[in-house]
Amino acid sequence: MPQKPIVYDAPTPEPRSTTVEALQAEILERLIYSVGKDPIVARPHDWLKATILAVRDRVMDRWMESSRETWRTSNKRVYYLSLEFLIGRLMRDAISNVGLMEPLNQALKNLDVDLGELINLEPDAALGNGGLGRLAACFLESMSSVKIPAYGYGIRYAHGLFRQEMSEGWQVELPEDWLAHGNPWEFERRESAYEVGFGGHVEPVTDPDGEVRQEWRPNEHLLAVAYDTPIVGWRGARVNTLRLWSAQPIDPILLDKFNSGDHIGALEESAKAEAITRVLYPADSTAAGQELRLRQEFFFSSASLQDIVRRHLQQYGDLGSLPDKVAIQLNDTHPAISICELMRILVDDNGLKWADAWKLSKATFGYTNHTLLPEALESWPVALLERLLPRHMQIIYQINADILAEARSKSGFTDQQAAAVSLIDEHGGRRVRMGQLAFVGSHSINGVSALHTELMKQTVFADLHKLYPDRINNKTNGITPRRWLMQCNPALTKLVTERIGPEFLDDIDKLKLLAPHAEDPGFQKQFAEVKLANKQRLAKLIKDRMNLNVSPDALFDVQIKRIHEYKRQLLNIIHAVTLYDEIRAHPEREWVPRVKIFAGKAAPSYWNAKLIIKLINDVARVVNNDPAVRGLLKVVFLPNYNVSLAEVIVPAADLSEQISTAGMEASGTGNMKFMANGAVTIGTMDGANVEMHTEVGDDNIVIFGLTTEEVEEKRRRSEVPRSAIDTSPRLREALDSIASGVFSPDDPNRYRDLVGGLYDHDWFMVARDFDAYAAAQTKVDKLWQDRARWNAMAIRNTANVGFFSSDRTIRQYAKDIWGVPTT
Ligand code: GL9
Repeated sequence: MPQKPIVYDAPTPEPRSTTVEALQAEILERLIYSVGKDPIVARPHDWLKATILAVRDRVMDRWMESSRETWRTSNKRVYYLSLEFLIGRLMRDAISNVGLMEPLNQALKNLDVDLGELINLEPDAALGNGGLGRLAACFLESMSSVKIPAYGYGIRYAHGLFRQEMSEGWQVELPEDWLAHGNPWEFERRESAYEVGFGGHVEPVTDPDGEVRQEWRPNEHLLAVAYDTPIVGWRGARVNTLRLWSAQPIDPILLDKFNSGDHIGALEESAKAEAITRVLYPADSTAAGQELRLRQEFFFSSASLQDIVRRHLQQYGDLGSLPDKVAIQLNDTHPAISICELMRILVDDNGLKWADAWKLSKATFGYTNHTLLPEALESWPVALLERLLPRHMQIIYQINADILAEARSKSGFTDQQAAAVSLIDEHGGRRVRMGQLAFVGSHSINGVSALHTELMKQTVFADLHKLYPDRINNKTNGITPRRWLMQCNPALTKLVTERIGPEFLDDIDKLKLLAPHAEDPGFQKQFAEVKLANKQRLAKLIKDRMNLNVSPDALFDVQIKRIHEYKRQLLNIIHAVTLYDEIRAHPEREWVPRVKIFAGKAAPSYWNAKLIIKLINDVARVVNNDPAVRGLLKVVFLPNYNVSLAEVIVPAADLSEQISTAGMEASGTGNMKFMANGAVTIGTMDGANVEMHTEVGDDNIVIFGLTTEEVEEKRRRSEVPRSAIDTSPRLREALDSIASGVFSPDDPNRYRDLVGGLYDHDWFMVARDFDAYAAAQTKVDKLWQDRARWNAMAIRNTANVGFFSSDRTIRQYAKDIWGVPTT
């Protein structure tokens, strides 16, 4: 069939009706005709699917309209490339953003189905490990909300982040299966499939005009098949696409092998291809060194770049306009190989001159750095790249030669400095440094908080920053207030609306109007009632899941995030032990009842992190069962932390623990979620805490501990931590009891090395920050006892959270990096 020319301003389909009757009828219709179930026998999952399909229909018309508009107006598109998108559930987001909550609720009620139950039935799309992946999800929603034509590109992992279960207090990892009931949100796009190659060799070919080009001849081929999910912005502003790639074999079965009787061998190729997108790497801030990881990175980079260039050529016909119409943001270095892939496409496939291609490419790419942890800075062995991606390795050498020449010609640049900017690390086996590649191949390199960006300039990228002083810029992270305030805390949203009107729903900075009400006793009372109700809900969840009673009147002290030594869950649990000791020693004092709540996953191979989980559980068992503490202290470790669990815990928190070793948490975003929901932060001067301190004011946050410079100084001098322990009797006593097996009578030596590390080097400054932390916690107790004061602080936290909206962050990316307009 010949293709007819596309008319982008042709009339769009009539939007679907959103009345209760229409929704009710369509859910039934979907149940019968799409799910194939008779309503009299339909199970909850059937109703969920029918409901999602009905909701999805109300997003489709806007989706088409958004896409047509971009073609019609020739607006620039933004592509966000990320190996992780930690979306969680999608249904409530979509329902709420298109304003269907009330009619849908009623429609389902008429069908005798409970919307709340369906919402809780939807599996989390856990295609990410933590902050980096969740940020990508918030950004997608914000890009739609501020009307940027944008695509997220990533991998459709068959299995997302592992499920965490506890076995006698130890973490065990189990496979997660989010696609078990199918995924009604996605559209499979068989027609958008690209071939991706690996291995083989490079051959010079002479064109008819005598030009010599390099041509890559891979010896392995597989298919990248696109799956599209609509991402709808606030009030349906725009609908963008999340395009996730799934790896499939080119030939599903090798028939000759099968016919010769080798039935398993016939499927080998197929299994090998599919392995690439089978599982998400559960690596938390560490570079996973496996070949499969590099394959994942190239696979999704190549498919995405082919798709982007194909779309651009279809609309504009030439590649010279690429940076005017396309911005590609690299979410960390995981997609950095995209830079080489674009160069290959431009130079080898499209015949551009190297220098011209490099200019276009650099103007198109931006790179975001998310961590300074040395173990997280990706690098790949040259030999591996040469074998897997021979042409890309050549391109890396060519880029490196250009950069080194530039460095040497720069006045005041020593040979040593020139070597420091090299893409090839010569120490202990030659490796390609992906951070340097991402840096030199991008026109913008940004950090994720003011402090982190400064540290980037001083540490990892010090030499590149000297060579290119205009490239590094800061974009402090943000969170979407839709999910992290309006949806997860409807009661607070309602209360705020009643008090200051609904304007803040569309302009989050208007939350500032709450500040003058912070001291109003009537408002404080209402604010505290909302918090209490959220705490009751969490207490019920704790009871249901762990059979543990906690009092909603106690102070809920919460630390939920990945388990990592730099995040210092250890500091928090040692504090719990000192509290336990003191309560027993001085039962006559007026103790503030506390519930210390922890949740988070440890990377499966990170022994100390797993040991810290076990310690928390060991301490919990002893403390929670000791009648001497009379319920004044409870310790809870909630298993299987994920986005949906966070949505219940965050609104119920009184105190937010953001206690990383200064200089180590690039930004943090959990801190912002708690702030929005009226929790007070106890934290170090690290990451975005620094900016939270500025926004909320010194009186409304509890800051403690060593600064980045002090930490650096102590490490440089290799100062012995011993004296910090010797001068703090309660710390010493707590460490002694942990190390001697008070909490682990079944294995008294279990924590000996963990505690020994604190005496030895204390890299994360747990011992040296302990007294400051304990003093800060005492201050928290005092503030809590003056409940009016506390409530005023909590209200001011919500009032001042506007800056931490991801709409603000995205507007800054749009203006400074991408050059696209926003609302
Ligand atoms: C991280 C940083 O550690 C966080 O401080 C930051 O808030 C987020 C988003 O910018 O990025 N970098 C990183 O590798 N992770 C982060 O959370 N780790 C995971 O996502 C597991």
